Amino acid sequence: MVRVSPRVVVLAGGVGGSKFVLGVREALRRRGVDDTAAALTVVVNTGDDLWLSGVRLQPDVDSITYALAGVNDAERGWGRAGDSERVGRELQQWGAGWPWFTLGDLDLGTHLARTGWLRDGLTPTQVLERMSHRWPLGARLLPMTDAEVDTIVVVEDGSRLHFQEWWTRHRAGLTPTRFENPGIEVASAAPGVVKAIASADVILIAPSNPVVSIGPILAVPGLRDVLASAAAPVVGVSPIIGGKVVRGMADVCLTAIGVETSASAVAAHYGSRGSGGVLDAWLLAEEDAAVAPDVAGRGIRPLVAPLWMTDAVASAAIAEVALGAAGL
Ligand code: FO1
Repeated sequence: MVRVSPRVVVLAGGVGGSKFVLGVREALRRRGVDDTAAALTVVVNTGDDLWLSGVRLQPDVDSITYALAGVNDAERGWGRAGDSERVGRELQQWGAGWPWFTLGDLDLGTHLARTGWLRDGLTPTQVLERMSHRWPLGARLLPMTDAEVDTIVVVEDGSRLHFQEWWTRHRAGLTPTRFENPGIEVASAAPGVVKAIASADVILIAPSNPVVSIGPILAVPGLRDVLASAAAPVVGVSPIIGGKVVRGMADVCLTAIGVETSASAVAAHYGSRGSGGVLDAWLLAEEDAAVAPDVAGRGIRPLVAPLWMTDAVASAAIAEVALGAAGL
């Protein structure tokens, strides 16, 4: 019998996205899928991309690429393992770039290659496709859009900061009142995204920041409609464990948009597909099992499992549950 491999789409961003995608790839391998790159498509947040010192940075794209390639700095959660900072220090001597924003030498090689190809006229999708050839990633990565979309944080005194400044310089210490994605209203999904979602067997929402990672993906015009009409079930994984964020600043982001930092509030924020939202099922941490009835009451099927992505084995176990929820 010919084994038909499942088509899995993951919406992802940042560190939580990287770890989860590694788990999904491993879960597919365990199912005997040889060509995981054909089976697994990752739609990556590009809302926190930026131009700095003349180069295009794509933090979430790079985090996921480096993690799949096994060349990521797992400790920091971004950048390349064993990187040095000679060029970054030299840029600082020139007063170029941001003194609080570290640009590693190897990482700068990525940004230079990308920027050169963009300048040559390639689209971000084409650049990412080209970059995906360097290492056997075992997944197809697509940017959410080819348009340049920013994430701007409006803080209490009315100042407007780029997300990277708000996060890396101020460590989310300036209270946000709003997150804006200028450019998103005229953006469209990158080539391949709609087809991947429409023909998927399961669509997974990674345990990434619901506001600044998954939020921009869902804000790409038309994407919510594609999710709403997709034949496949949409299974989300909670980024909240025991009422707390695992790392990063999702709690600050959620508070700013009036959502409590709890697994059930985030499920409610995404909403059930039956009532105009995006979720069919929601994977909760064991620590949050008590909110399962609340999630069910919102028309979303609750699933409970250990959600700490401590290593590849733990991430794969989570992915197994998510795939299992779709009968895969
Ligand atoms: N995060 C930091 O906390 N400090 C940095 O200096 C920093 C530099 C950096 C450079 C390139 C890159 O792709 C990511 C970088 N990040 C840094 C991570 C990034 O700010 C965020 O964690 C993500 O954008 C959120 O997903």
